[in-house]
Amino acid sequence: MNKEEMLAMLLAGGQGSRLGILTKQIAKPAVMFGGKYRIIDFPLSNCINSGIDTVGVLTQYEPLLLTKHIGIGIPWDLDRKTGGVTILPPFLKKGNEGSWYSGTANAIYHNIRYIDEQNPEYILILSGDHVYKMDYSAMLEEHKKNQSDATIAVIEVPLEMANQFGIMNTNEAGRIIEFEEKPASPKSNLASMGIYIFTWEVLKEALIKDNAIHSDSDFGKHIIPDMINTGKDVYAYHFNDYWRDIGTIEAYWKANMELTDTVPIFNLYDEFSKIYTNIEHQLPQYMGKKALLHQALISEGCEIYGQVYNSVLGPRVIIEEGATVHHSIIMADTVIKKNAHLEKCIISEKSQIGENTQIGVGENIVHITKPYIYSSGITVIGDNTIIPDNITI
Ligand code: ADQ
Ligand code: ADP
Repeated sequence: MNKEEMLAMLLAGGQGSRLGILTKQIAKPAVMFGGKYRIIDFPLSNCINSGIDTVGVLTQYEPLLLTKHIGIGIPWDLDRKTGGVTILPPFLKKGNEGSWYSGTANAIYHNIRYIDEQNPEYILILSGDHVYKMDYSAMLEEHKKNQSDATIAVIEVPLEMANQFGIMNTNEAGRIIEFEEKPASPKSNLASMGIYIFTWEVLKEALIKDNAIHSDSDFGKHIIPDMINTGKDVYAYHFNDYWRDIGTIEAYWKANMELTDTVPIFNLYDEFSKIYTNIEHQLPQYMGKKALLHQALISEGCEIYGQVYNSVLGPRVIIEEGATVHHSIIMADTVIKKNAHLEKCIISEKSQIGENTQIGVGENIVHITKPYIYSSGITVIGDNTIIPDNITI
């Protein structure tokens, strides 16, 4: 790929409301994953690993943490004099024109000027919500080979999940002949991954046309179906590796637990295509005399005095003596006090679980106001929550 041949636009403004209290105060792309990472680290790292050095990040919902995490892009080698990473929040234009982004394609439409300034030949549209490793330069090669107007990355999903995705049918040449966004009765299990390469000139024209009709212009609902219906060359690019759109608490918990397998289906440890994150210099981990760890991911600065089984711990988590943690995700700066017991829990950042308290063993409850607790098979405790001593949830 030549420099600036393809620019990436990373959509990171959606709430991800199905993640409930995990996204109450932060955008889904900023949610922690695999202990030390945030979900947005995956597409950002994929960009630099694919040779893309100009990335625009579109933010909107709860952008504070996301903006702080990305900073000037140092961990992803995106701090550059030209290109690099640019955060693109919604803005008002002269005469109070402009507004919030009201759809994925509407968000890109509002940034046509930024894209034109970079003058790319192709544009890569990414979602900040997915966990996977992918070489986008291979996708671009296929886009060029097919002389496509648009190329959509696709994956086969279980048919019972197909109604959650954009679903398509292709001809033998891989050309998409039919596309339906989240159909009630899916005709195939070939799903859009929400990753698109467009020839910029073609997309620009489509954005201007569609935004004049739909104020909530969306790729899946409007742009893609319209391109197919008007005879544009839209091709599928098959991806056969690990990819997760972590849409629900169950999917989020399961994807984290999979990382603790002896041979994980998604390997964070391979030397190639590393995932980078923004983490300050940290203290070493400390394991106390009685500490016991089994199949656990432990991040920097953790102090373990109790027992941890099949769990994922973020930075600076403290597990006090006598505490036991099973099949749980514990995010940064959380303390699990003496003799507490956790089963199938997600404990968000900066929380504290009291002494002798048991979580994940009681009845199902839902508190959607403070303290944020959600329990139905998996118990979720929101950020900055203090759970008292001696209780059972
Ligand atoms: P969804 O995942 O439902 O479907 P959507 O919720 O629109 O798509 O989000 C896509 C990405 O855009 C997310 O990263 C989100 O954070 C971001 N986003 C949403 N609204 C935004 C806005 N107003 N401003 C900035 N960013 C915004 C899409 C496709 C399907 C495909 C799935 C695959 O429409 O066809 O199958 O992705 O996950
Ligand atoms: P199972 O547990 O039923 O064997 P997997 O979790 O292995 O299913 O997933 C099978 C396929 O379904 C994978 O190829 C993956 O792409 C897709 N899949 C599963 N969960 C999700 C998800 N949350 N988002 C997107 N795709 C998913």
